Amino acid sequence: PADPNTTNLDVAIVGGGLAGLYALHRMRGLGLKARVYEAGSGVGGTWFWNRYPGARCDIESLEYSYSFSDELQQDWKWPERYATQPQILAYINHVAERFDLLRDVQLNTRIRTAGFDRATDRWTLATDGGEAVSARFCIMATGNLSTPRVPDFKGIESFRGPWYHSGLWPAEGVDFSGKVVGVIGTGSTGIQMIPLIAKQAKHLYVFQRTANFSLPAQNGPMETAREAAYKANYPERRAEARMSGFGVSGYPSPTQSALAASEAERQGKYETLWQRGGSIGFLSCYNDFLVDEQANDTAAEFVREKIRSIVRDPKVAELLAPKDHPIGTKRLCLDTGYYETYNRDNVTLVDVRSAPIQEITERGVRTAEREYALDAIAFATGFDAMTGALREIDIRTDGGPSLAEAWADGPRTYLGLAVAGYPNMFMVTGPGSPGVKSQMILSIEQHVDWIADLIDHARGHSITRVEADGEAQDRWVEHVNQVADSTLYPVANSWYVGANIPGKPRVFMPYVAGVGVYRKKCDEVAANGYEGFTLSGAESLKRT
Ligand code: NA7
Repeated sequence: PADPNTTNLDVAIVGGGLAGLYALHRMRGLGLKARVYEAGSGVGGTWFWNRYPGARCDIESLEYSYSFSDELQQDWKWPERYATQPQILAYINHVAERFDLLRDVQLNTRIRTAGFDRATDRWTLATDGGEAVSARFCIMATGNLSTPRVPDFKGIESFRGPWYHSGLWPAEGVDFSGKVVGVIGTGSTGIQMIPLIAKQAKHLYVFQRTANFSLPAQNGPMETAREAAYKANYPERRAEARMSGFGVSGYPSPTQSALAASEAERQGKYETLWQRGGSIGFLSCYNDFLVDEQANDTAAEFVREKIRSIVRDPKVAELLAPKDHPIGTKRLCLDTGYYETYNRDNVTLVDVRSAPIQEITERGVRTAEREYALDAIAFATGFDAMTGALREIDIRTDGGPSLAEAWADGPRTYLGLAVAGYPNMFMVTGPGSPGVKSQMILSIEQHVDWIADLIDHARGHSITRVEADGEAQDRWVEHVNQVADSTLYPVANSWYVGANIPGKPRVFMPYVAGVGVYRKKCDEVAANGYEGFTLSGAESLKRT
């Protein structure tokens, strides 16, 4: 008999961000009983938590939005070329209301454990509130950058002032007026917050360990002509994006080599791209940009020269000019006035590569060189990316090893969608998928649509268990690595390889063959009767 204290579902969805909400919408469309469990007090995931000053998407708004409803994409008006965090959160809340999603979203609820039982082919999830949830399928829409990490600095508890992590920023905001502030970290997040904090603070110390390449966003109010052109052809735009490299329309795969072009040609191209703004133009300007170090360096040097021309103090400019990794192999940052910020009298760049942070003291930050007295610290030190959120849930099959244990040497997935040994569980934009190397919402839609088709197929064929084969998984992992190794990506110490988390196994996690290639592969797998999966029917349950 059914336990009255257990919620019974067809599909449990963990996470109420862009992926979880779309998954709920699709599952409902199939007539399935689905429910979203979300740790936050609101929906939005990344865009709910990352409320730090300057938080903004680095993909243009007209691309970074759902495509599943033409009415939605026609109606919605994005105010700026690149949307801010509050604008994106407002959009997500609008979508949640418009499609009546909230009645099946349980907020303030964290999933602690998930156990699959092969006797019943069902998952049982336990919430932090002590609730039990039973579901045939489980969709992990837990996000890639949802586990914030402050490095394990000695003495952090002794600091007398307030400190904040970008990914857990107070909803009410922080006023740094009149304060001496330290920002630790110069990835995308630091690069976005630094110019704004500099304008407010009495003095800002930026603690930089590794310089990153940043390009001007050239943000501004939405151009009405551009918006109209998009809206006149939205379905065509989206179709193009779906078969592209990065999931963004308007950037056909490059056919020309940077090394085959003349110096003048290259400089002209880079200058045009710099003026136009955005990162995808650079990433798709030449076919050897991300493959050949010499080709890559032509663009890297162009950007370094730009930095030298913007930053007045040549020593500071040299520290800001990245030399340790090829451009584009870490997330290529977009900024508004980042390098210019170092020309302000109230901003000091502290090189913590040559003199590392040794401890946080009562008064501030002590590096190997000296102590910096601070009133407040903002950590822009990143996330336990891609695997962190999944590893925090105790996920097991029949009491066997946890997913975290199975992934001790790095994540292994089939298509970035499923894991051998953990049936009926799907990930959205998991490691081994192109998710984080693409326009995320497009990848989310592709993953969720594919999962929805599989669940629908299972239901139509009385299949109660869907499990990735170990061999298919091994082949996929090898393929993902081969593709990565044919590029320059793995050489950079980025969160793509877990380099920002001490002790994390170094595995290049994203699939970088492009979203179009990946989509074709997924479609092929489905067309071949879900090749690489074992589908088994209810007969296997007869014994229960
Ligand atoms: P990132 O890109 O992981 O950047 C983290 C930054 O914090 C990076 O500059 C790190 O330097 C720095 N960091 C981390 N630990 C330390 C210590 N111990 N000392 C000094 N500096 C440190 O995170 P973001 O939040 O900026 O961006 C994440 C993604 O969100 C972004 O790529 C977009 O996709 C959206 P390091 O480079 O490791 O030397």
